[in-house]
Amino acid sequence: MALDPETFDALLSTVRRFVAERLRPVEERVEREDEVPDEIVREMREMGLFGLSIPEDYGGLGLTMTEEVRVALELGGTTPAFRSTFGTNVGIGSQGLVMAGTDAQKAEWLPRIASGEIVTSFALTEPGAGSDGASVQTKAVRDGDVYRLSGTKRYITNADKASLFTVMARTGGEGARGVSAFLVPADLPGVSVGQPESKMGQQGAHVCDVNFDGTPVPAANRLGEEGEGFKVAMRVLDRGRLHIAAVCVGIAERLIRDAVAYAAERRQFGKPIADFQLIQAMIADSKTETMAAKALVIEAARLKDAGEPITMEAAAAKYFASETVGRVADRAVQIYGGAGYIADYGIERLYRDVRLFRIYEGTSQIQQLVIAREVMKRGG
Ligand code: COS
Repeated sequence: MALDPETFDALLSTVRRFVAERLRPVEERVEREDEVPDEIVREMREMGLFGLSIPEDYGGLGLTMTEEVRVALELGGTTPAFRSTFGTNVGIGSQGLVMAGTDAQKAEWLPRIASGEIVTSFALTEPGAGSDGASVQTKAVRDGDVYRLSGTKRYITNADKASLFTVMARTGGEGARGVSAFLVPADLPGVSVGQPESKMGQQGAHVCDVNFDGTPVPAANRLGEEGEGFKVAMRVLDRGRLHIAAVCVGIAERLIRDAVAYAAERRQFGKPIADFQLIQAMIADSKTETMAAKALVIEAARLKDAGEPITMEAAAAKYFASETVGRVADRAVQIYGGAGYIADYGIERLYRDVRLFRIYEGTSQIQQLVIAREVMKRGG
């Protein structure tokens, strides 16, 4: 259910102010310390950011997809690690439960996810299963009232802070139909989390291995029926991809604002470089592509709220918006020139940060594949 317009506008302006006044000033600190400060996380909880997408009945804000992407556009105004802090609770870490959970499962977990009391993670990827999501080897073997879970998950966002994992594991034969989804509390025996990986960008957002060594997962923690886990994961990713696309657009808008301000101030050949048409061409291309990406995001969100399938639309939005923000970041470095390559200006940091968007929640090549399949399925 949508919030009333006044309440939603108040939320948007609170988020905008939070980004400008609280998050932007600590971007460099987060980069240096590879950690989002505790006081910021506390404020995020108080603002309800961990529960943006969780239904109101379970203590969340219950935003529509259109509302959620508008919030994500604002959050794109700063380092993406801030959004990642609550991103798994809002998206891939909670939506399997929202979509496929029983009332009892929802009542047990969603209120704490919405409040940010606990952090959740989504565990699909493995050392041998990335783009080929249906090839997961982690096994869940039924043993009375439990499933014994064994295997390794890789690059799991927020794993070091998570109290609950949504884990895709094999309960049946080869392929997608042999995969089931489980809610796995991090404090069960046999669960261990590796050290955060050292990454190219997005410092402050951690990814780790998660190992399961005979972990006894109560059968009551299975999400949906046996063999439905892959479909749950795909539906979660459809939605997640749209949210990521909105973040990409928000960051592209930030980069354009920064580049335009710099071009107005930086003087060469006796005038601001903004007066030069070759600089203007880069600004025009960045703006046009960002406007197009935004239109894709808003239209896909509208369709989702209307109950339409969005597999293709979300893939197209994620594909185009993530590629766009890559080009916009590259042009921003170019407009800043030497300063764009120097850490103090923050542009090279965003350039590194945005590289991930073309990879996670499905590479650009996987989005192309999904788009082509859907187009052909729909007969053009
Ligand atoms: N929504 C609902 N169901 C879906 C779906 C979707 N978006 N996509 C696929 N399915 C269903 C299919 O309909 C099929 O069901 P049936 O068995 O009843 O026919 C089943 O899931 C298997 O689908 P498919 O045959 O298309 O599976 P593939 O192994 O060919 O894989 C891709 C499809 C490549 C699209 C999938 O593996 C994928 O998205 N990979 C990328 C994974 C990813 O994003 N990883 C990032 C890490 S997670 S942060």
